[in-house]
Amino acid sequence: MQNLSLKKWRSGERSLGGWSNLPDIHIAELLARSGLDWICFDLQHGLMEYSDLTRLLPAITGQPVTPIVRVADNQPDQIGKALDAGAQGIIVPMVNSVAEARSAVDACRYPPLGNRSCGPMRPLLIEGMSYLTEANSEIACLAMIETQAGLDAVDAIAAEPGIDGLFVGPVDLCFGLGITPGDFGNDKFAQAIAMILGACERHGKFAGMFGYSPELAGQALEQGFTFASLGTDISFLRDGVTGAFTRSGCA
Ligand code: 3PY
Ligand code: MG
Repeated sequence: MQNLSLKKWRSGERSLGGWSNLPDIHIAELLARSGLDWICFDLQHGLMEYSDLTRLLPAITGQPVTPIVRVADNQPDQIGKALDAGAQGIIVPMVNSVAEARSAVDACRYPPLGNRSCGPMRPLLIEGMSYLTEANSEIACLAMIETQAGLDAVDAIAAEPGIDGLFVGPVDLCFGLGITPGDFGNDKFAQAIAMILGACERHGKFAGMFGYSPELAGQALEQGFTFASLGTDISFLRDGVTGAFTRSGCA
């Protein structure tokens, strides 16, 4: 098994991915063929369930795109089942402490690095038994920093062995900082981003950002983030419709 995004990030390459909120296999297929480096299927806020994931992940298998899942909560059963369905990366929302980071790592890694239980249904079909020895180094475990508590503990969370990277949820982070949601130009936001980037740099971890807009995604890569999402299936559709109206000259 090879995680193509981790391979890029480890070699110093930055990458743009996409976010999947709509449980439609054709949209997933389209995203997978659009040049995105990775796709994150969102079980926290997306309009999809675990049963959708079992259709969506096979729809993108074979494409050069890394399947990532954001779980609804930092729960071992949720993380284990997403990995067993074929996720190669897990984004864990609202990680607020080292203990929570450790719990995410435990769920993502087989012994001796964690206590993930064995039952990787789809990976075994595709990869065979080698998955069991390769998964620990090829699964990306990403902790979201998006609260004041997470920011206070950011250095220790980044230092946690088994955490591959930190992922910023910019809007929840605004709420956590007590600033207007979406006020990404605010000094407090800039200081928080500098803290997160600094922690990643000190501990050799990857920094990722949910790109609320393509501009924010581009800015994140310029600032030193390794990966960012360019948009969601919903924003891509909305931007496409808006652009079509404009190009028609009739809007
Ligand atoms: C945030 O902005 O808080 C997110 O988690 C994006 O989905
Ligand atoms: Mg969030």
